[in-house]
Amino acid sequence: MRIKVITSNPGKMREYAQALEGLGLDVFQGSVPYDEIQADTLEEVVSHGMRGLMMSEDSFIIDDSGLFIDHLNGFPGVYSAYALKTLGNQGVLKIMDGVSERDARFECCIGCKLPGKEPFIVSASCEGAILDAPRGEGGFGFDPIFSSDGVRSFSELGMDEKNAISHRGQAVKKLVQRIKSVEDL
Ligand code: ITT
Repeated sequence: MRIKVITSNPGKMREYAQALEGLGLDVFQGSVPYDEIQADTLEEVVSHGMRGLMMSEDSFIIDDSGLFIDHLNGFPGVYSAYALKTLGNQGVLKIMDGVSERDARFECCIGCKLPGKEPFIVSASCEGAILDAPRGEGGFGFDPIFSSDGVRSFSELGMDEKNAISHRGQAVKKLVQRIKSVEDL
């Protein structure tokens, strides 16, 4: 089965392609603009986006993700894309300078619509911490400043290793299970 992942983020796209390789789900990147509302949860953003997209698309995947920092009451969370653009990783590190409570988590919410089927949403999270300084060259977005084991940043993991533990990797596993329950892959 071939399905379009509607995203402007090539980093996400690479992770979908890798996580789904060999599972019978062939993904390609689509760039259909859709309305990303400002809401309190990733699920609300995704379900609103899906409602709009379903008017013109009969099959697609969308992904809304975010970094939630405990010390900042979950900020940047649903504002992650804006925070990355305006503050960047250095800005986040500056806000966290000298802060000992560094727990954080990534969350990923995937919306999926298959031809002739009801749309559904799956979500997953990955607990970790904000590092003191950026580390590594790989990955994208906040990967250089986030670590799930307290040692290596997500940027220092290979994509395989990141997908095995990350918010997106876990959410994609749930996605595949759900798709398999309604389609032969
Ligand atoms: P879309 O077109 O798919 O919406 P986007 O980059 O705007 O792409 P989001 O709205 O989901 O994505 O914004 C989430 C922000 O968090 C964005 O800046 C990402 O780069 C970042 N992010 C999401 N997943 C990440 C991950 O696995 N590692 C590091 N940063 C991530």
